[in-house]
Amino acid sequence: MPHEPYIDACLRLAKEAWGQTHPNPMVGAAIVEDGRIVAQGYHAKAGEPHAEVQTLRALGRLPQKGARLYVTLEPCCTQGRTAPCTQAILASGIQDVVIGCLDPNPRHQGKGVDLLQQAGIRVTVGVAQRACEDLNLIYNHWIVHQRPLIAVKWAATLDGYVATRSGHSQWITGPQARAEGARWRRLFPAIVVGVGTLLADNPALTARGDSPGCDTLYCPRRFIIDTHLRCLQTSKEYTVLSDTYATCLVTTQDAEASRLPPGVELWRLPSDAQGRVCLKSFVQRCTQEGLVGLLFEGGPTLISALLAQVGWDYLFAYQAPCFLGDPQARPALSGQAPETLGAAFTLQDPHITIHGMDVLVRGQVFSGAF
Ligand code: AOF
Ligand code: ZN
Repeated sequence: MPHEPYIDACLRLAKEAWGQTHPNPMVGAAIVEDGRIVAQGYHAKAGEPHAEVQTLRALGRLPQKGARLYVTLEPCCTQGRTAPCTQAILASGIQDVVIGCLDPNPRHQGKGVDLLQQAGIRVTVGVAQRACEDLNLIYNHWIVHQRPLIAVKWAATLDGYVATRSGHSQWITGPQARAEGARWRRLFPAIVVGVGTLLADNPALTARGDSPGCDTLYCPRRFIIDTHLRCLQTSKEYTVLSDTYATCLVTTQDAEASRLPPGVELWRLPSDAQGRVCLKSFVQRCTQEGLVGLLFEGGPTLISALLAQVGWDYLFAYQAPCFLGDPQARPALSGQAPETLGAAFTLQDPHITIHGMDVLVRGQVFSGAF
C-alpha cells in the first residue's frame, strides 16, 4: 500500500483543529499495523499534546512489531510547552516513521529526523509534501519570521474590478466561493478591513461553520482601519460595532473619539506621511499581541497602501466569470507602476481551485522588483 492515503488521512485529522492551534501548527498522525489504521490523533491546541503523543495514547498499548507511524509534520525533538515527540516515539519502540514535511521551526528542522535515524528508525520524508506544507501556511511564516503572515483577499471580475463605478460589489462571486472565503476566515486569528469597506458594505466579518450540519458562528478578531474614525460620525448602525464579538478600531493619535460603542477596543497608532494610520505600526502592534496571521479583506485603498508601505506575503484572489469594461470601475489594486512584466508581482507555485463558477488563485507573493 502506498504512503499517500495514510498521510491524506492524517491531513484530514489535522484539519479537525482548523484555525485552533495558533501559534502551533496543525498536525495529524496515525499508527498503521498490517495496512490498517489502529490509532489516530491530532494536535488540538497549543499547550496540549502533540499529534504523535495523542496517537500513541489512543493506541493504549505498545505498537506491534512492524507498525508504522504516519505524521504530517516532522516530530519535534526539544522540550517546549510539551515534551519532545521523538522521546515518545523512541519509548514506543516503533521502527518506521513516515513524515509529510520537515518542520520549518529552526529548533526542529531536520533535527527530529536525524535523531530518529540515529536511533536506527527507518524514516521517510516528503509524502504529500506540498499539501502538508500548505496546511500550515500561517505557522510556517510566523515560526521563521516572527511576524504575522500578511494575507490579502479580493473577489474581482475577469478584468480585475472589485466594484462598479457606483460602488456596487455584492456579490461578485457565487455562494460556493463565498463559503470557501469563510473557511479561510476561520484559519486566520484576525481580519482587517478599511473603513470604506465598512461604510459601503456593513460586513459582519464572521464565518459560518463549513462542515455539514455545523452552523456555529465563528468570529476572529476584527480590525477596522479608520484614520478619522468616520464610522463613529454617522447615525447608521454597523454590525461589527454593535454585535457581541470583539472589534478593534485602529486610528491615529489625534482622531476624535467622543462616543465609542461599548465593548469596542481602540488602538491609537502613529500616522504615516499622508496622515493615515501607519500600517507598519499596525503590523508591529499585531506582532506584539501574538497575532500570527492577518487577513486583509479590502478595500482597494487599504490593500494598495499595505502593498506600498509593508508588502504582502500571501494573496487569495477570487475571480468571477464576468467583466465590466469600465475604466471608471474600482480596480482591485492601484498605485504600482511596473514598466515590464519582469517587474510584476507573482504568486509562487499557486494553488488554483474552482468553487462553483469562480476560481481561487492563492499563493505566496513575490515582487519582481526585489
Ligand atoms: C509535532 N507535533 O502536533 C506539533 C508540533 O510548545 P510545544 O511543546 O507545543 O511545541 C511547539 C513546537 O512543536 C512547534 O513550534 C512545532 O515546532 C512543534 N509542533 N510538533 O511534532 C505536533 N504541534
Ligand atoms: Zn511534538
